[in-house]
Amino acid sequence: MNKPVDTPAATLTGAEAVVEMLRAHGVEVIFGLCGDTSLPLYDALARLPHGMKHVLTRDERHAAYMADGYARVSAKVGVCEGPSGGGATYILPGLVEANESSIPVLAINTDVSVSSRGRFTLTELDQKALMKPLTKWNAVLDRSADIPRTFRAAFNAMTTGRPGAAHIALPFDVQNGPVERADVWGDPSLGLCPSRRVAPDPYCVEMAAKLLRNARRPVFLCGGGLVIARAQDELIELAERLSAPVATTISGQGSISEEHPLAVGVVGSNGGTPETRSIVDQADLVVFVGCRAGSVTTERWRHPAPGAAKVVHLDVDAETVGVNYKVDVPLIADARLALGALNEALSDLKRPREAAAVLKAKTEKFAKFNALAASNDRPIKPERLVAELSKALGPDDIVVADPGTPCPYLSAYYPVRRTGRTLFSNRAHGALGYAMAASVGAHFGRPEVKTVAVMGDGSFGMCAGELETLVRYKLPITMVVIRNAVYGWIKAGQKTGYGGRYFSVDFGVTDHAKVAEAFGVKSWKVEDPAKLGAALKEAIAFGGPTLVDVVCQPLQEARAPVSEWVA
Ligand SMILES: Cc1ncc(C[n+]2csc(CCOP(=O)(O)OP(=O)(O)O)c2C)c(N)n1
Repeated sequence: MNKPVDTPAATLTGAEAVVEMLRAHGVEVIFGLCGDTSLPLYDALARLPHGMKHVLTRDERHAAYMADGYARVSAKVGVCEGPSGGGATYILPGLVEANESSIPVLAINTDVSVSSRGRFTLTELDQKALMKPLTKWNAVLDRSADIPRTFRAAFNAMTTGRPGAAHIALPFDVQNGPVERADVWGDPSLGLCPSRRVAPDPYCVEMAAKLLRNARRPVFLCGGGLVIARAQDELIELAERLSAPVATTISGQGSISEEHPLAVGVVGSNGGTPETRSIVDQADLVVFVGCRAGSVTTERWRHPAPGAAKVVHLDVDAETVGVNYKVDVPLIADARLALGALNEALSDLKRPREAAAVLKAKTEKFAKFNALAASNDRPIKPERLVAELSKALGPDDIVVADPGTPCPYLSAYYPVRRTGRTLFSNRAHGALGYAMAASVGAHFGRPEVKTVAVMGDGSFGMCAGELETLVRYKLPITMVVIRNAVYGWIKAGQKTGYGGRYFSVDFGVTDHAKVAEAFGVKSWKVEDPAKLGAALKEAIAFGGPTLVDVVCQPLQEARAPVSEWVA
């Protein structure tokens, strides 16, 4: 895949150099959509024997979500592209989600020629200003000769320190100008994330080890940073050494198998329960790992209560540490290296396992869940759907959850049975309509496992056009639509926080199975809970795209008032 392109000339065109720079960084898949300003780039992709796959999408937002899903499960940089103007404004939502979620996604938007700037040229847009606040790093190219250096800088920015998104605007004439072949080189290790690991300050390791040794009830609270750093083995070794419970954020699921006796599950106001919260409340030391201690995870900085426990905060990004809690020991480092150093510092310690409190919390939480999951009520209860889905899927399979009912229910009750990214959601901005496209990316990232996207009908309305992409590539992805004809999560907020004064949250019923069938997706509509398990199993076993439209009860009781966590 990485062997040089056999064209003898000493110079390449800018577009050819872009293709070569992507290949030099180990890129295998590009998600995107064509446009007038992209014609030289597409021609270079058509002509050169680069070995990369181009996945043609039906809008740029979904191209970016696909790149994001691909990066989340593969630890490689996800790449998406689109044309100028609308192509840039449409790619933006996916890019900002990736950036805020610390996912390395590179977006390339082609642009009007440098020579046409400032002349009311169709689709002209200040891409530099537009993308700057939304990305970790961005550039607008003015000269073809800058292409190699710019791409090297972008890959470096995306995969070092706190990972994030990068954006490059590639004008039409820059794609046609010359680039010296000798300048076209890249370091493929920068295409993997994290590409460079930073070790912790030994003094801080010593201080943190001392706190851990003296704590009676230490608890780990792990966010997405731990999963990105692939620090699971080091975390589990340390937690077992200390017999310390491990709780996670939604993005941190996959830090530990939730079947591990010390695994608490998700905490916070979206996916947490009173039982999981109680474990955090009992702690006398909380170790945040790769976690920003934001409003959802900490239920507006109340769990843990400020001052109730000592705090060690481990993060690769110094700017996240000490923002929300007074920190007793900051550890600014790669999570794998820092947890490894703590294991070394505490190598003499092996506390007997004491997991009774975690077992009690989990037993109580799942007793409530199981009662609802056994219900034969119609419309089908979301708990029943989650239970049937976990029976139908294996531990390695991937589930992508949209906001609405899917994210809190799956993150609370779908058991993540291994380490690594097998259940994920777009937690930074939580835009509806992410899961279908992200599942396409996840499939390309890990084609050997089954991928399932679970969405509300609100989300379905925001992504249905991509069904054609799934059909065109015959992707064996299963989509599950929770049909309730309502923006249910918001309606639940109106019920719990605003006296049931429902306003503009109900929409009409759609037959999603029929819509999907019109695209060529094999579909099921399920109203009877007794038939749900079989429909899911058939859909999952089918070799192409499938959709199960589940007529579900709107969730109207299952959330805290909005003011509890966003105000
Ligand atoms: C792009 C976008 N617009 C609005 C919202 C606010 N929002 C959060 S949850 C939700 C309702 C989701 O409805 P649906 O997808 O039907 O799922 P349900 O809650 O009914 O299960 C809305 C509108 C959002 N998250 N994203």
